[in-house]
Amino acid sequence: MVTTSYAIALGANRPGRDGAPEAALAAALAELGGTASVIIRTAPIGPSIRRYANAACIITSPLAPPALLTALKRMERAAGRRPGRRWGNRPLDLDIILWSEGAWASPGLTIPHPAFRERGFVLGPLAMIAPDWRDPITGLTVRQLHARLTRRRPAYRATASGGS
Ligand code: A4P
Ligand code: MG
Repeated sequence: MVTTSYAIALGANRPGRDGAPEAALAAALAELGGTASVIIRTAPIGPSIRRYANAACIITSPLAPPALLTALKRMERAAGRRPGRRWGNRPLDLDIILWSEGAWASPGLTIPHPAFRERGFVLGPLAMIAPDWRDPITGLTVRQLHARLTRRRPAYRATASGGS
């Protein structure tokens, strides 16, 4: 049996079985095991007006990606999530971000997660626990992806001195 590693992103923005979003994330991190980031509060991206709790963890698992996704979906349902609107309010969201074996694509499952490079609420927690993990698509590390996302462009660039 081959054991592989996965980076999982966790999010929640409404109460569920475990109470507040932070409690749902703490319970899920305990169930998943592995190495966990801290839980952070983040401003919503998209239609939600509720703030989110977000975290990430690295787990090892003998499961192939589709079987792991099934297990994660079961955990989401047990936490009180009901299938509904994409990006709807949820008591628990578990996304597979990266896999130690590289990329995966099958109906309903794409790894790396297609949107993770643009998501500060994923890259921030992930950079705490796996800064050197390399995205197989861009070749950039999690640290580099996070820096690229959070880098502020100066409002204006000072021109080189020396002219008059
Ligand atoms: N799917 C395909 N690839 C994957 C993957 N790598 N991991 C499919 C998990 N699922 C994957 O996903 C919908 C379907 O995508 C799944 O049934 C699976 O077959 P979902 O996680 O159930 O739905 P979703 O979360 O609404 O969509 P998505 O695209 O995962 O959105 P995100 O990126 O999770 O965004 N703002 C803050 N601050 N914090 C958040 O956590 N989350 C969202 C949702 C928006 N804004 C947010 C946050
Ligand atoms: Mg999701």
